[in-house]
Amino acid sequence: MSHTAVNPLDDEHADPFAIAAQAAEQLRDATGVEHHDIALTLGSGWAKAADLIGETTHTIAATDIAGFSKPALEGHVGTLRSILLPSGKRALVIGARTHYYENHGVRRVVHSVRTAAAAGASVMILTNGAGGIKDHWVPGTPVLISDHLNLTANSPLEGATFIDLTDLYAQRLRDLAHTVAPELDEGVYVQFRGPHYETPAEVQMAKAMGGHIVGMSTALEAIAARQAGMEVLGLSLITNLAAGISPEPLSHAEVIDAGKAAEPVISALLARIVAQL
Ligand code: 8IG
Repeated sequence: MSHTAVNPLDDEHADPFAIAAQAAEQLRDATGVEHHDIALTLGSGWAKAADLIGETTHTIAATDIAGFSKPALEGHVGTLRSILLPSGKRALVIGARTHYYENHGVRRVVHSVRTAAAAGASVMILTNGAGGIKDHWVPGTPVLISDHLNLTANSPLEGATFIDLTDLYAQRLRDLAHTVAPELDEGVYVQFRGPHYETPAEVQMAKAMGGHIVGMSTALEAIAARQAGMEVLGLSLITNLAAGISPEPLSHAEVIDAGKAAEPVISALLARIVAQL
């Protein structure tokens, strides 16, 4: 048990990849599972998918694993789960996301992705709850992420690390998702820093830049996943129309309610996609 007050990632001289390797080793020790094939980060609205994709054999408090922090938000589960899929493959489900807006630095934001890669995962599924810019996306609509605009002005890459982000949200995985759910719409995800929602003017900016979905996660994690050589699948649950797209103001409570209402449907959808991997 390591409920240490300091997170090793906060030491700027520490190597974040060494800490991810250590975290993966602790996962192996705790589960006896040598290798995970895929990893999923389940954002708001998606948590139930963990119960549908396979048999959970181990549930670990994220805070027992090096580099992970306590979840900042109620409704975000601070666990890591090892799940045996019907195919025999292993999924690592990350229910503990550190958001960029928590101000703990990008290393902590992408640590779960790096840990998943160190645990062997070659596919990273990133899910989130988000605002929709297309007005036909009613709350509860799942959307495939086709690309992103990273408006955090930050990167998980340090130093002169030049990584190609063409096809970051792998066409292969989007095609596969479409074989399961041909009706799935696609959109460009815009990561804002948050935690405030956008002003209507900022939503119009995002739209003019080519964005369709606004949120506060995922883009930085996707970059780290690509750096680690993983294929990325991104899915947003539209829980609200982005500010100014609907005349209604945004409410966190309504966002949570829309997520809860959509959860069984989108979780089943995600489980069907995972079954195809
Ligand atoms: I749920 O409208 C959810 N998360 N930035 N904007 C941003 N993040 C969100 C939104 C939204 N809805």
